[in-house]
This record gives sequence, structure tokens and C-alpha cells, in this order.
Amino acid sequence: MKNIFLLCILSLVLVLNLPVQSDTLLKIWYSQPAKQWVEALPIGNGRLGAMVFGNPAKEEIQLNENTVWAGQPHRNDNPDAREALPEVRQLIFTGKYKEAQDLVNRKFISRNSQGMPYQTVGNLFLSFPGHENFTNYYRELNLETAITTTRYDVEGVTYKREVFASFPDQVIILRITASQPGKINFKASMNRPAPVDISTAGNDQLIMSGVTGDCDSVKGAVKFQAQVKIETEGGLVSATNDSIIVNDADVATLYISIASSFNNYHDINADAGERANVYLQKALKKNYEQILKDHVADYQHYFNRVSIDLGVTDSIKNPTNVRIDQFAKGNDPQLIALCFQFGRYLLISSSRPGGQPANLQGIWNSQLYPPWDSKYTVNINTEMNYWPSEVTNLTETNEPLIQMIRELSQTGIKTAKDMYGAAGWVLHHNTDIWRINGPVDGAYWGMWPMGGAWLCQHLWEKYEYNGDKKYLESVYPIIKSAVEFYLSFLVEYPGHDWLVVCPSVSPENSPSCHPGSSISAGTTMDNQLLFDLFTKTIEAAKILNNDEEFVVKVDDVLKRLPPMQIGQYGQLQEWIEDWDNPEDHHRHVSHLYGAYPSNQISPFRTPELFDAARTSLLFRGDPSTGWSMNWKINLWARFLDGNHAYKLIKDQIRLVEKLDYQHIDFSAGGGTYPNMFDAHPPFQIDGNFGFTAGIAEMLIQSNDGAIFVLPALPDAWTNGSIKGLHARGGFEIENMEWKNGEVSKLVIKSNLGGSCRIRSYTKLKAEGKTSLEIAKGENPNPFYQIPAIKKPLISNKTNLKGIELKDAFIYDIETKPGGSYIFSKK
Ligand code: FUC
Repeated sequence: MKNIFLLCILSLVLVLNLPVQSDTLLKIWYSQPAKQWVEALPIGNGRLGAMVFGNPAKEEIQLNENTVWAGQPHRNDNPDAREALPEVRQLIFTGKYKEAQDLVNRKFISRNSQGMPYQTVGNLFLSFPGHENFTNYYRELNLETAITTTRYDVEGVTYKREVFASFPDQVIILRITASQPGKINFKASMNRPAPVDISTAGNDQLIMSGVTGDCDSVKGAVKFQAQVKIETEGGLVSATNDSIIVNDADVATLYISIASSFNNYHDINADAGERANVYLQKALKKNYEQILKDHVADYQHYFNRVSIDLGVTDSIKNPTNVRIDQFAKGNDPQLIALCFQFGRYLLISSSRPGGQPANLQGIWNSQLYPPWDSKYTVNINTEMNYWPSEVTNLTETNEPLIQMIRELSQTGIKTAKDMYGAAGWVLHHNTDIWRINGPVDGAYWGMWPMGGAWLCQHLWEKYEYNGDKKYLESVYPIIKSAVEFYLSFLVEYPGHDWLVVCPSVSPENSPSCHPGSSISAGTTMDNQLLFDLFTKTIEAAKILNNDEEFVVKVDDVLKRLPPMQIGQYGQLQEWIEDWDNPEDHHRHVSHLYGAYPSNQISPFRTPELFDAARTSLLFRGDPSTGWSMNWKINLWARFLDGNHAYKLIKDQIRLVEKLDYQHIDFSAGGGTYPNMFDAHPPFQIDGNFGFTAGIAEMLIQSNDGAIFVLPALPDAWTNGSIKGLHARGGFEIENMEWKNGEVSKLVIKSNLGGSCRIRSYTKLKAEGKTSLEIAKGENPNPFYQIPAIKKPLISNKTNLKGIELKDAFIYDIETKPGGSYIFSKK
């Protein structure tokens, strides 16, 4: 199969007369070196990250290690909150929002720490004398092998540098070769934009040691060390005080090992130097070829699970930056496939078991004090990072996220108690490697005690895909403790029987009736999050057969959550009162959480809410920051409007011209940097991950009682195929092909067995002995149960537009664990 694929590519290469390097479509490539960081190419193994510039005369490799964070173990709760809480609530319930916000600023927001920044380790430079004048330049990142290559000629010699970050061997490897022997000459040095010790060991090893920085009132105390060992074939290697010099070598291999003193969020007493040395010595014992082979095998174990084909046009003959630039005007569906796979590449490279979860920049950051500290913003960004993990068949990448949630559920118990006198655990809108739980940045942004409620959805989602009860049992105490917090924190909303979160915000937005004050109570997103948290906890308890009394208690509170409300313009209300402004184009679309990632809003079951949610999204408009536009791709997919989703894809694949990745700009409207990093601006990786999830969501949905195949196919993708996506209930879409916009072939593998319900706009028939029944009633598969949503409150029915749905066929098929089922167009 692979051979046929390569043959096809090869003939394409011949027909189009492409440069030979395009032997795979999954390459990001350029014909010049990177000048700016957002042109450099990212590699990573979850723990170590590097940005490779590929400059012939002065190679620059910016280095990261995922535990190099400023500060040290600390907490950031503000215990004054407890006394002020009743007054804040009183102010909110009497409409004094500004006064409430002022009081929260004085009494709730952390005084000692707004969270610590993730910091760069520093840079490795390799200067090659005489390489200023080069020809035939080419550099690439191959998504099939996770290797970057730089190639160019100087005076008749072809030089090549290959860089990769190995997970099995925990080092970054840089290999330099030349087409003639004895031609490799360079000097290696290191620096960091803060004081560090740089020394050499023996004649071939460079060592950089440092301590992370201070921030707010917290002193930096994470020690780290980077060791670079250079092995050559032929030539001479020598050292100065702070550099290594290689003369006349045939081949040079650099082993880059980095470690820190971080053990966990409350212990930073490891020996960074010893750790780095252990990794290094282990790698040095293996030969280069073996390290390379193991790296490729390890990476492909994840990456090869999914392949996608949306069509190929001759745009592929252009370098990636040109393709991004021409995307909106041209016809380059393969670039969408490349961006989709780039998101998967980034997740595999930034989130591996045993490491930290992907932060705002994954693991790639060149600064000491990056925008928003490159930490974890949990009112959308961290969650979005993990949207593609299950559906694009990378479940293992969730492990660091789950570990972080586990740790936050420990640290957050004290926050709940000290700040609110409440049970369980709480997290506000941000956290960092120290697992801070207190509110930061100011009441307007930080007074949102819902971080735990949202993160817990990911614990449940993993179960929905793998059906593993042991796993569910292991995370149940975390979910239960999150519920316990809300059971003791909710208060009655005046004039109603409703129980609400108060104080809170609809993330980072304020209604136009009290601009500047976001503080309120019972916002729609909070209610939706609690609805999910409570229903899933009840379900988990039932599956695990425990906690009967607790279930009754949770169920009573669940019944008293406010329903969703449809306001005066036919919109889904963002707040508990009808305060929405149709001109509000805020980037957060928090109240639409109910439509994506949650499944509370459905065209089939809650048509009025569906209509209202869609109206709200139309009001919000398309242009926004990167992550916001990528959220909207997912939302338009859920609204079954592939063409609108495609419009946002086009808006998003737009070359960002201002390559300033250090400053925050809310007005520039997203876009894509030359290296395919998503622009907020600045670079924020959530947009890349949201994009990947969005493409999957356009092709397969499994949130609404069935596996919906091609739910939101845009007209532009007439023919195509995808292999390896996952659906809830342990199903794998082994293959799905479509022609003229209709499913032509579908192969579903069932890992857990049970009823497989398929929704399709195309009439299907089953192959072989399988019988495909027209579905009746509810889907008996427990992973496809739909929660009972409360009837919405509607203030003005006349403003609802009504929805028109294309007819779909719904089939059931009984599956056995391990069975594969083949369908085709009838
Ligand atoms: C939230 C968003 C911003 C940004 C930041 C990291 O505050 O509102 O747009 O993404 O997180």
C-alpha cells in the first residue's frame, strides 16, 4: 500500500517537475533559513523541545525542557476571600457588579503570585566559517519521521544537518555530514538571555548550568543543566573555556542532554547535572543509527495511526510559506491535511507520559517572561490543547494532563477550604507547574472557580473512548471531589429556585449593561459545565456501582441548575439575565461550550437551543484571535455547516506578516506563521490543536447518539479519505472514503463490541454477512446515551429562525469486540 502511495507521489513529482525532496507530502519546507523564531522548525519529545533555524553560517538551536519554570513550590491562595464572600454575593445579587468586582480584586485575587512563567533553557550556536555564501538551500520538517533537515552547498560541498528529539533516549541529536571528507569545521557555543555558567569538560563537551528566574514575590529555584557532547568521525575536537571547536571532521554528532532539579510540584531537590549526565551516558552507549531507528519507530507508533487525503494540487510544489500565503486565493487542500497532521505532530512532540502537559506554547518558548507566562490558562486554552487527543487516536498524550488534574485536585483542596470554607477542590482560570489554584490577573479575568469542572470533562472523555472501568475508577475520586466543591459553594439565585456559582464570570467578557465588570452569577457556561460534571459523576458512580447516597445528593442539586435560556434576539443567553449584545464580537464563545466540546445542544434533540446557539455564533462573527477562530471551526462543524467551517479554515490559513511573537495583539485576527504555528497573535499552540480537532469534527462526530459520518463536509472537499479516527464507545474508523461528497466506503472496527449506530447523509449497505438495520428508538450503546437537558426558557419565540436539516439515514449494527465492519454506498 505504502509502495503504491510512494509510486503515486513519484509520478506526481515527475509530472510536475518538482524538486526531488518532495518524496512525501508530509513535509514542511523552505528555501531559506529562518530569520525569526516563528520561521524556525519545532522538534520535541514531550520533555525536550528545540527550535531549529537552519542558518548555514550560524546555526541556532533554541532549547527547552518542560520543567524549567520560574519560581519554586508555593501556593497563591488569598484567605481574605472567605470573610468577604457573603458581601461579594450580596453586591452581585443587588446588581452592584462594579463594587463586587472591586471587592474581589482586593480580597480574592492572589497577592503573592499570578503564576510563574515557563522559561527557555537557552540557545546552542554552531558557527561555520565561510558558510555565508551558500547555494541550493533547502530545509524541512518531515512529519513522517519527526526529523528536521537542512541542506546547502558551499564551494562544491553539500552539507547536511539533521536534528531530532528522541523519546526513547531522552536526548536531542544533531548530525552534521558533508559530501566530501574532512570538510566539517565549526565552533559550538551556548547562551541564555539571563546569567548562566558555561564551561567545558574534556575536549568535546559543553556544559551550561543555570537557575530559573524570580517572578512576583517568588524566588526562582529550579536548577537546570544542558550538556552537549560532540562526537566526530575524523578531524580534531578541542575546547576553549566556553566553546568546542571541530576541525576537518567527516561527520559530527551532537548529543544534547538537558535536565532540571524538578521532581514534582513540591520537590525540586534532584541533581540536574547528574540527571543530564545519566541520559547522556546512556545515549552515548548506543550508536547513532540505533538511536535514529528507535526514534522513528517510537514516533511513528503514534503518528501513523491516522492518515488523511483531501486531494493534491500542484500548489505542493511551493515552499510552505508560499503555500500559506496563497492558500485563501488558491486551491491547496493538501495544506489543510498538512496542518491537520502538524497538530498531531505537535501533540506527540509536546505531551508524553511522564512529562508536563502542553502549555500555551506546547514546550516551545524562547523567552524568560513569555506572553501569559506560557502557562496553563484553563478557561479554554489548556482544554483546547487536548481536543484532538482522543478523536485523532493519540490517547496516550492525555497522560500528563490527567496527572496535572490529579495534582491540582490535591493542591486545590486547601484553596477551597481557605478561600471559601468549602469542601472538595477548586481551580480558577490559570495554573502553572506549581499547581497554583488561586485566582490571578484581576477579578475581571480570574474570578472563575470553574477550572476543575472543565478539566474533569477530559477525565470522563477518555473513558467514553476507551470504556476502561479500571481507568474510570482511578479518576473517579478526582471528579467526585470537584463535585463536592460545588455542592458546598453553590448559592440560591434570588427570585428563583436555581442554584448558581457566585461569584464568577463568563470568561473574560462583560455584558454591555455593565461594561468593565464581568463579575456575575450563574453564567450559562458555568451551568453547562456543572450539568456535565454532575451527570457524568452520577453515571460514573453507577458504572462503578458505588456512592448511592452521594448520587442522590448530586441529582437533587443537578435538578436545581438553571436551564439554558433563549433571549430577546433569539440568541443563546451568555448570562443568566438577557444581557447579550448582538454586536459583541468577543473572542470567547463560552456559552457555546454546550454545543462544542459538550453535547448538550443538538440539532436533533434540542432544535430551539441549536438555533439559538447558531444565532449567537453568527452574532460573534468570524474574525478573532487564533484559538477563537479554531473553536469556531469546531462549532460550525457541530452546526453541520461544513462551508462555514471551511470559511474559517481559510481565514486561519493566512500568512501572518508581522513576525513579532513576543507581544500580545488582540486585533490582528489570528493567522498562521511561516512555520505553521498558529497566531493568537502571539504564537499560541491551542489554535493548532483546535484546528486539528476541527478537521476531525467535520468528518466524524460521535457526540450525539450515533457515529455521524461526513456531518459537515464542505463543498470544496469533493473526494477524499481518512483512516484511523476514533469514535466514542471504542470504535475506530479504519477507513472512510468519499466521492462527490458522498461516503463511498466505510470500515469501522469495534474494540468494545456493542451496538454501532451510524448516521449518514448517504444511503449505505453493509458488505458480507452483516445486516444493517434502520435504527429505531434510543441507541442501546451506553457510550451513546444522551443526557436529559432541561427545557430551555425562551423569552421571545418569534426571533427563532427555525432550522432546516438535510435528511440523514440512521442504521444500527451489532458488533463484536475486535470485529471490523465494511459499508459502502447503496
Ligand atoms: C485567555 C484568552 C486570551 C489568551 C490567554 C492566554 O486569557 O482570553 O485570548 O488566549 O488566555
